[in-house]
Amino acid sequence: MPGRMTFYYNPMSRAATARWMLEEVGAEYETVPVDFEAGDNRKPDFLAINPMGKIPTLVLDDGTVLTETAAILAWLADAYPSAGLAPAPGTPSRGSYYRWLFFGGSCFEPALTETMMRRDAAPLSKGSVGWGSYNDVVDTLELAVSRNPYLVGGQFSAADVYIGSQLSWAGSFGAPRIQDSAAIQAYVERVVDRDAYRRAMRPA
Ligand SMILES: N[C@@H](CCC(=O)N[C@@H](CS)C(=O)NCC(=O)O)C(=O)O
Repeated sequence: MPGRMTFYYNPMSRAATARWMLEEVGAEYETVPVDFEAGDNRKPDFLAINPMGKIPTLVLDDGTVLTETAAILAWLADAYPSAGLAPAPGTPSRGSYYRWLFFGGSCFEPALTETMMRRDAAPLSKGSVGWGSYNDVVDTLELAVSRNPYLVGGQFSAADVYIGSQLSWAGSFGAPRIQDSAAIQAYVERVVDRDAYRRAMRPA
């Protein structure tokens, strides 16, 4: 079992998703608050840890630095197998699990960014960008969460922590279609109804 980790955190950020996962697995970690307004994440000490100046950043007990929310979630799921948040390696379910973890980072995130931050711009070419289009991404997620209670094999996994969190944030920011979709809203309510989520939402 991993030793005490150091977790760089701000509640209004993707680090909230990593905190949810840290709570899911019962990890031992010290929280270091990152104040964006004070520029903590652009200070040399922090840039020496993560040159991207971004959180979540998780430093393991041997000094290994983990960044990228999906990677942190995937690592934690494997490092704490008793939490049961990742299907066994090599199984078809593990493939689906990877699918949704990667889909979150490589499709949903950029599609959402394009839609929310370039509202007046023409959509980028569907055939060229990896996420196709925002509507295709939302259609795909909506279908996935309508078919089964959870994304992978009918069982809650780290993929639900990631996609559930992204959908929850997207809805709260008023991203198109998210709050209007009964299936997506039911899924979000289902996945956040967990003690670990409630602990993660408390002030650090
Ligand atoms: N690809 C990273 C993105 C991390 C990210 O963009 N974090 C934002 C907060 S949500 C951040 O640290 N922004 C501060 C900045 O760039 O100045 C991930 O998936 O974790």
